[in-house]
Amino acid sequence: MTEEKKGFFQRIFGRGGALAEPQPAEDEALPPIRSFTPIAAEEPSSGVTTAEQAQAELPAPATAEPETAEPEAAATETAEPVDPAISAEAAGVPDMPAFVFKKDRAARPAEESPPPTETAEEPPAAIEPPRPSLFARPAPPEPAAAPEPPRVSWFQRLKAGLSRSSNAISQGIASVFTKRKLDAETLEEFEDVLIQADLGLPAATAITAAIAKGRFDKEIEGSEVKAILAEEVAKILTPVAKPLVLDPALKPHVILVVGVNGTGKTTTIGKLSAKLRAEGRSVMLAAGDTFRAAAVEQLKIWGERTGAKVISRAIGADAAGLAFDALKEAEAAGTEVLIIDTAGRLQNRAELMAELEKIIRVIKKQDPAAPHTVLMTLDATTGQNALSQVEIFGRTAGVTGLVMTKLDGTARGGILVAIAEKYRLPIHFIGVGEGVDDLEPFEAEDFARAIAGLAG
Ligand SMILES: Nc1nc2c(ncn2[C@@H]2O[C@H](COP(=O)(O)OP(=O)(O)OP(=O)(O)O)[C@@H](O)[C@H]2O)c(=O)[nH]1
Ligand SMILES: [Mg+2]
Repeated sequence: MTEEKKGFFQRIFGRGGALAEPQPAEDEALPPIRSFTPIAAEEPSSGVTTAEQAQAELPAPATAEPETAEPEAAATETAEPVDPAISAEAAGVPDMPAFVFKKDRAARPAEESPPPTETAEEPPAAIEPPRPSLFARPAPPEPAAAPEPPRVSWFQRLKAGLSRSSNAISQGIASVFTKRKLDAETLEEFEDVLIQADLGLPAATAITAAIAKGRFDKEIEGSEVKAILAEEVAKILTPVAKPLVLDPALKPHVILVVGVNGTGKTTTIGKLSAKLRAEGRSVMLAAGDTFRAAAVEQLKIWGERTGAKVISRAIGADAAGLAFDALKEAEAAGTEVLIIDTAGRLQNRAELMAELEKIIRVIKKQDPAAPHTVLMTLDATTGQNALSQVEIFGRTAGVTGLVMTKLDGTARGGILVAIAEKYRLPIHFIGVGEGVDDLEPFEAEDFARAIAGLAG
């Protein structure tokens, strides 16, 4: 390796793999929400007092509980009345089985299937309606059913989103390998191509080593390089491509959603809520971005749209207190899933990261095991900065899983390979659009083929 190249690697990865220089985010101002009109700040409510008391006094779990949630019901901001057509409660949905969000397209596992109705005495209400596996990609239609299966169009969108990375890689393959025998120089050049595409040094090294194996001093076809690339990327991604698993014993299972400004937290919450509500789960959303009226309004719209109750407070209220109150309310209501939105924050803003720690601390006062899931959203167009985001949010907020959003745009998807290789955090979903259905389970093989520029 040349000195120049070593320097390049060190600039990117620093010593021991840590980022040498966390890149300051470009814009520290909160970005505007394009699709939502800001609303006037809400009237402060008595619920605010409760929230502030809760966080100020931080009661010990067993002794000094703050005021119960009931009196605040009036003060608690909620979404518009839930459409009974999509209300699980209204539909009389019985007790939920484990909601393991399988990625496979098969029917739910046997233990989750509706109980067989062999006895005539079995009241109809006890028969659980069939619930297709959630958070899974829609099953491909029967061959005869439709000429244009949704799976293909989904893959095409992923492929289009990854085209910036895959085109760069394809061009690199063409220029490095065409009419040349495989030697140290070609391998080094291809390693550079992969690094430029954000895959990171360890992955690039593993891929070039796999290409070199048994092929030294021979010519190699571009298609063969792509196949090896896809295989190696899939090897890195497969262990982290994990479905989001929620524990039905928890009421609620608390999901805290964190990430840098504009990475898609609120939109992802809306999409998740839609998936859960479609299964008949009860969902509560907490508008933990208390800085901006537009952010609260945005979540309320998602709540209204998906039939989930939204807990909010006046603008400027303490986010930790809100989270505390929301958890109490969800517990009291027996809600299955509470999803807490948070304000976007740059990972290098210590005071904002401290606020996130406080939110988690206060949640734990109410339930030491919560939040049970800490989802971090990553904007796929970000590139190298995503590494430091995962590093710092991971450390501060105990991130348990990732969602990569905006993979439908001009994504720099290679970074996901570097993140998977370095942090090994589960990747649950990818966002492939702004619509309610544009959240797909993360599939390692598909992603690997798309980034290598292969057909689905
Ligand atoms: N194309 C595309 N746009 C997305 C996706 N996810 C979110 N967006 C858009 O990205 C923008 C920011 O999304 P938000 O959900 O508001 O992001 P956020 O992280 O909540 O933002 P802050 O609360 O300001 O930190 C919005 O315009 C979304 O519609 C996605 O998967 N694909
Ligand atoms: Mg938001």
